[in-house]
Amino acid sequence: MKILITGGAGFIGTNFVYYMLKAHPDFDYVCLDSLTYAGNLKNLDKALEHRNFTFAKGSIADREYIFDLFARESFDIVINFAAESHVDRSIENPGVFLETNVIGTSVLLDACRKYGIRRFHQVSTDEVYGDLPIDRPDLFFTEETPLHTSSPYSASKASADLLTMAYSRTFGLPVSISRCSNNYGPYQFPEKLIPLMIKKALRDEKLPVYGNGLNVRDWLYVEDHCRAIDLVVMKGREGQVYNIGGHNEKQNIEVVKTILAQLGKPDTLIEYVADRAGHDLRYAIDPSKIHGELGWLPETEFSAGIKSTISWYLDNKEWMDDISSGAYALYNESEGKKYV
Ligand code: NAD
Ligand code: TDX
Repeated sequence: MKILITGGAGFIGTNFVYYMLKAHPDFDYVCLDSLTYAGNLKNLDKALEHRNFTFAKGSIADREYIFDLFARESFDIVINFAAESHVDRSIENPGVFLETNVIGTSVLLDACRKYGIRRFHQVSTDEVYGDLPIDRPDLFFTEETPLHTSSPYSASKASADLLTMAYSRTFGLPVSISRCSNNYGPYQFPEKLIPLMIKKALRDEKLPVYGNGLNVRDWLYVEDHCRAIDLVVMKGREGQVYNIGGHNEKQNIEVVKTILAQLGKPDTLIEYVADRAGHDLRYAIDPSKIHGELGWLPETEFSAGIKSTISWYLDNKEWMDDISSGAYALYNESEGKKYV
């Protein structure tokens, strides 16, 4: 079994690579990543020690490159994590989100059609459903919730989902889609809420909380997400969407205060700043489909997950410092050349 993992040098992709090397040590893996600012080749150092793991540097939106790769490798399964993933960046510069998230996904789908695969899996997000009101805790996103996007990021992810389903219906391509809630854990780029707040708290810098801090996110430990994707790809039904989430809703301010308390830092570091444009109020997943069909349930409680996440960042200060200094980008540039 040969698996292509795109975006494997990013946060969830890196965790997924290590999860799969352990869960399925007999498979062969190719990780493709263009090493944007969010990719970190050093994350994959230990994976590259495995004989059944190789890296390829290239963009999913580069049709010629992707078709050559597929012609050479004969993949059985393609799992697409590669994306521009940060909402704030999509507000600043939507174009690159369309290029990677929409065009890139369409290139992968075309390559899958041409060369044949057993499964194309699109890693999507709960943000494609838009948001839920804060004062209706009885409402959740199900797989039937209409797509109703707020940001250029979520619009680009929804477009990729629509293309994926269109290739299933029109061309009979064996696809699946998973839509997960907010992830946290090791290797998350310090632009996202949790690692950004850890980084700033450790430096006694102000922690910028958007708006009133009462927006709600449904947090899932990244390893639980990885296990869910593995299940959907191996055992989930073709042409289906599976929501992934663990009923772990928290207001942003609650998360920020938890981080401060665990690091022994004062709440006075919190600074309320201007709200994000179009800021989604609340995300909350109904995971009954994946639970009922595949038996998936989250294993890591938030209280344990946030502790081990904070410990990881404390134990891996060099990882964070390399990002702050830009050293990781120089490493990507020089080492990445080996894999073009
Ligand atoms: P990330 O930004 O940390 O990583 C993205 C990776 O994709 C990086 O390694 C980057 O270099 C690579 N990449 C970007 N453009 C590329 C291109 N054109 N070709 C090849 N590689 C490219 O993102 P993440 O948080 O790990 O998210 C991974 C996937 O999961 C995304 O599709 C995202 O939409 C989805 N998702 C994320 C979350 C979350 O909470 N982080 C939740 C649900 C879904
Ligand atoms: O500095 C900040 N201050 C703040 O209050 C940042 C970076 C965020 N926030 C708020 C905005 C959100 O309500 O925290 C919440 C979480 O923000 P992000 O970490 O940017 O995540 P979010 O916008 O919820 O999107 C994430 O979850 C779904 C991922 O980035 C997406 O890739 C994923 O699809």
